[in-house]
Amino acid sequence: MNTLDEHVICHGITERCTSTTDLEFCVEEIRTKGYSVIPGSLDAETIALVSEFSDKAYEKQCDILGGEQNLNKINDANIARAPSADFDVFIDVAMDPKVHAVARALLGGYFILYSQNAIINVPATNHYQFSWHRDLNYQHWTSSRCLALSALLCVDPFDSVTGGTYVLPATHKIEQFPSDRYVLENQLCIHANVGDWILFDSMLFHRTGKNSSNVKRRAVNHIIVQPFMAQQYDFTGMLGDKLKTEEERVFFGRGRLPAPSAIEWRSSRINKI
Ligand SMILES: O=C(O)CCC(=O)C(=O)O
Repeated sequence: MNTLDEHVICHGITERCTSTTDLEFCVEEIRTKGYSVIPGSLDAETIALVSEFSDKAYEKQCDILGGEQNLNKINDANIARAPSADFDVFIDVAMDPKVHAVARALLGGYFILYSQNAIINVPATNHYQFSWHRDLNYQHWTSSRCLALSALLCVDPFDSVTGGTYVLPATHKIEQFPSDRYVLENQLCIHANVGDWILFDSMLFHRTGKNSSNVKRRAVNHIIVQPFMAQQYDFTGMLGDKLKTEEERVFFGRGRLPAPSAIEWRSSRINKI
């Protein structure tokens, strides 16, 4: 192999990233191209439960809402929303320390869960997530720092047959959605193993790939945000006593809420002195 392919030689550069650990490298990838894949902390037994309970949570939610046909009407079929409200194992999934380490590096010390959804990609079946989107929907601006991290747990293999996740690299830095030609020439399918996390800046344009296999391809997506953003669901209200540790209560918690009054806002600051 050519020495230039094996060594990084540069000139005219006085500033550069110096990632030495896996965590720093993951953060560098997310900041630069918008995504990274890391191995998770969950064992095969836990992943098997997540797989089974993703389907059960979805079936339960279909029953409560009057059948799958009602979810089809709102383009929301084959998604189990907030499955942690139905099965505790999804609390453990959301607390994976490897994901929290990346969130801490990107978002700072205080971050919360905006949403958690299990995506069930059924063979030969359309899914609303097949269409390109940002996880912070309708937003067309960029920010110099990451405001939200999406963490997608691969419950089944992610490859070109089962669908993978398609991304448009670095589009978290571009306000508009690109032209059709740009999309078709630059889209890229992320492959990953069972138990891996696909981590991406929530502003990166992405979509679920079509599943051409004959088995379901499941994933659990988490959108982790700065605490000033309002959550999609009130996890504290839904989970209540199921949140056992302070760390869980903060992460699933409501973030920064408004003070009940200006007097109370001031009083709380005075009382801290
Ligand atoms: O299922 C996937 O590959 C991606 C999921 C997705 O697009 C989402 O949850 O926003």
